[in-house]
Amino acid sequence: MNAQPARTSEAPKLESLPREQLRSLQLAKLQNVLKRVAASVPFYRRKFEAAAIRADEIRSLEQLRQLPFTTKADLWENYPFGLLATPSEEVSRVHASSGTKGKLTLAAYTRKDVTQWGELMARCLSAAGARAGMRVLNAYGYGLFTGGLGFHYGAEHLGATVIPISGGNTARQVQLLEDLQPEVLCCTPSFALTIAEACEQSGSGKPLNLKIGLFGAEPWTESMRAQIEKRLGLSAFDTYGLSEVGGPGVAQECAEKTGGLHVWEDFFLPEVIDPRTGDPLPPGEEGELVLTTLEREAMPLVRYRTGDITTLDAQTCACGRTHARIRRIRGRRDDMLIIRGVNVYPSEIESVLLKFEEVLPFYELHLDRPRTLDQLTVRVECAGRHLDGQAAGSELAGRLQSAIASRCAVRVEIELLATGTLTRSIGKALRIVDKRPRE
Ligand code: DLL
Repeated sequence: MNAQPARTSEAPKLESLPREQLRSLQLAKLQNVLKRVAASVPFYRRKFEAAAIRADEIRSLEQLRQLPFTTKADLWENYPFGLLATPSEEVSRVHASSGTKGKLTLAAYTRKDVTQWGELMARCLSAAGARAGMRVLNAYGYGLFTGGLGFHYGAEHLGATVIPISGGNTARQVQLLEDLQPEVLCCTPSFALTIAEACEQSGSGKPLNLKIGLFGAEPWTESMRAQIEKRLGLSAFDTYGLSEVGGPGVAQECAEKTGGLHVWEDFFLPEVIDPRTGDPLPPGEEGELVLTTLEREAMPLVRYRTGDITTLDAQTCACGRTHARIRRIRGRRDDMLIIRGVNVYPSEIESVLLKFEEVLPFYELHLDRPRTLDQLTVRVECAGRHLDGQAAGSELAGRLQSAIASRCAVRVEIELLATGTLTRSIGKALRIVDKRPRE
């Protein structure tokens, strides 16, 4: 049974569609997508044949589990245009994300895909409280990365004023925040902290007018949210997406903030699976997020394995939206560290570190293998006075070490750094430095 909304819905109609109606809409769209890819994408035709599935045999959403997954490796093998479901002349845009191994993961859009993306992004901005007429400083990178243009279209579609500053150039960000007084800031959470620090250091004394921030594109924690909100004086919202399915605009936190991010289910069919067995997991159980695109024309994806770890909850939210929520992403499956047999995500270490007021939200995780076992060193900045004298520093390091040990069950080394030692993030933060010898 779904919980009743706690108060009158302010959510637009499509976002608060009763779940049964939403599910029938999803089924109709799914059937359409499957027919389209089976007819026009040889990759899917072969996959369906190999799994002995006919697209027109799928008559319920429960049958989704019979369909094969699509993986990042499939995208790479069919790079650049092997998964197109439309003639290439109908592709009006490509975007890409550069993975860790330097390989590009490409996404293609028709004109309609781009327009719908703008509509979805407007939904995200609006769910976070942005309105027509507000000024939006868009500090996500413009270019192949989907963040910049995605939020740009969304803000335009909403009727807001876009300030397309892109990522980087922190001093200019501060200047525009002070001079143009935007209400909304869009950037990665780590860049938001870089901007916050620069604002504090600018010494101009000019107040900011920020009310709302939409932060995503990398994992972050509740402790990080608290820091950003305090330092920039805004309400911070989590926003999620990935280039492969079109960029940001997949899931968005609403004003309730507590229950996770609404996946726009009329556009994406979410599942959470056990990453080892591939079996779907029940609501509330943590696993890998899998998405099927329901509207994309140029490059529809069936059961795409995102690699992102979360849980799914289909209870109606107090905001009135019926679209299921994913919990804040814990991290990517590939980013999970295995330290002497113990699994730990960087975000878990972050949430411990930022509970200490002596510690600044700037850190790196160094992995090394001095002898036979992996060693993790947490290099973290702290306010200057905590480094004064060995004793205070080592006492703080000891407390950090035991807090991490009790939360994550791993023993780490701690290196306390003076303020300003680490390179500041201007986009997605690089948290892990892997110095282990290559095998
Ligand atoms: O990061 C799209 C985006 C832009 C999302 C702006 C939000 C805001 P990619 O470069 O393809 O696309 O990276 C996608 O980033 O699979 C996650 O691992 C991670 N990610 C994205 N949003 C979040 C988030 C964009 N809110 C990959 N929390 C995804 C945690 C996130 N991780």
